[in-house]
Amino acid sequence: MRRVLRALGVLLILTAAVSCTEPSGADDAKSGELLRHAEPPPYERILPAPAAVRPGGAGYRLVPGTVIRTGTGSEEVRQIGERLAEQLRGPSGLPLPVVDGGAGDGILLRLDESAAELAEEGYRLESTAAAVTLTARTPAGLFYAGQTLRQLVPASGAGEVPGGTVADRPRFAYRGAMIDIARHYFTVPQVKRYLDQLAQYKINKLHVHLTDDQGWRLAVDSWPRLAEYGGVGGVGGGPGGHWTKDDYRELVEYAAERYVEVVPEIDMPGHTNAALASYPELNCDGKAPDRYTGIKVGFSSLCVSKEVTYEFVEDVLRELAALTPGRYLHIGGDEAHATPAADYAAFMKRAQEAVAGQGKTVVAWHQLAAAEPAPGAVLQWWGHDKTPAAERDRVAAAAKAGHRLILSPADRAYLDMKYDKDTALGLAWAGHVPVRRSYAWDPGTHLAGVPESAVLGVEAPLWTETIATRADLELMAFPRVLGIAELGWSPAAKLDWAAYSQRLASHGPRLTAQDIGYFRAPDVPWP
Ligand code: TNX
Repeated sequence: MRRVLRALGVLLILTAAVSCTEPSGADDAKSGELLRHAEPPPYERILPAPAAVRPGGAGYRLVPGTVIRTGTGSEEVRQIGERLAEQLRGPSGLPLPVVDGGAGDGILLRLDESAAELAEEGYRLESTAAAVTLTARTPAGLFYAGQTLRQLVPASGAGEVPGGTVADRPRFAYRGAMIDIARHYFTVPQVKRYLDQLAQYKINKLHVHLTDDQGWRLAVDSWPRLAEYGGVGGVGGGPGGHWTKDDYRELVEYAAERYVEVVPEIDMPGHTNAALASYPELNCDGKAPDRYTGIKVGFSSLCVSKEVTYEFVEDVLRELAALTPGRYLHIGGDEAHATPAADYAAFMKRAQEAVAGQGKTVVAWHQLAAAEPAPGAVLQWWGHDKTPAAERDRVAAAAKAGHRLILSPADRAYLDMKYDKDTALGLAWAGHVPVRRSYAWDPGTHLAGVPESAVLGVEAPLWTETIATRADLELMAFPRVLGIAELGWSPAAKLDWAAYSQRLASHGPRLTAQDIGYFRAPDVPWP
């Protein structure tokens, strides 16, 4: 039986090798028909593709006596080992106790701060007949080594970690996803679930869009009506809701345990109807508008000429900064169509000063380039192929002036764009975004005049005007968010649609095993 299986394996490797030589330039419609699923060999299935893999030699068999060794001295490494054990126990059905001892066989976790060849979040994984050894310079690197190991262990049943070595490191420091909990409210447990799904693919930032016209979702002690009144409702008039400060802290802590930094966004000066409805004094005419349950954008603005507006901004950002260990505060700044340009610039100047006053770094949507980005401010590009040249030029000029960019091109990275004309959910203002289109671009060369050194990373935003449930979220995010994860992590030389689509297809059963309701996109050769 073993020999038959091995022979089959060789066959699969051969067919995979043949399929990988297929030209990746074939056009979108055709490629779905051309490729058939050919299960890649194990080290080619790792997603995001590692910087370097060298399969070979005898592998490590997981057996009932297999232990996870975390050495002594680091409580954090112990925690990583415990969490990895939890993740492997389900699929393998093995007890996998976590023990202190550093030497012996089993799965070894080694933090080696002197391993200069390993990057900040990099790691090495070696699988031999004697042991699987995970080595990293930082705990984050060890965590990622563990996530790679998960993908080398069969999706169900014990079995073997095939022999070989992975030497890996990320291309970009910022590998993000965003969830909009303002249009439709999502609870902390729902967001934790999404975060778990993402962290296993080495995404390390979770941007939470906390406020918009339709809802204010975070409690602020100094302005309590924001959440109490402004948090009620949402698109379509559902019940809405908001997070208490403890809810938010709980998410931040959960994220940190998975090496994810939370980037909170308070969108200003537009997208503020929920705040304006909660406090009449924030309106220039002193009158509070009704709460809003539609999906129009660009109609609301804070009152730029009133001093109370800045008291509000400073109070909110101070309380948010106190809750947020991460370095970034996102202040929105998009689609402020109801704010005249000069007012916009004046407002963004003070809002950026308020962020700096809290010792944080500004992130804003790329419209900030039309005003004056503060030194060190990060811009998030959400343009698309038809964005006017003048707007692109402003963003390129900001990059030239030293601002780093997060790339979220709407016609590639927006998870709320429909896959195709038959997608029931989603919007289509940036066109349809099939899986191939969302993957087939290179963040290092995507924007003219923006060199790779100016790119901090990538992010896949999920706007929720049309997305109300966990099932909606999973259908739109998966599998496209995995492609964005690969663009954020893998070296440019590894980006190739033919290989990626086979790799992604092999993750179908893993997604199913985790009960992730992904879209079985027609351009992917699912098994
Ligand atoms: C544009 S992207 C927006 C959001 C919408 C989204 C819908 C951006 C910075 N603003 O307010 O939700 O389109 O796709």
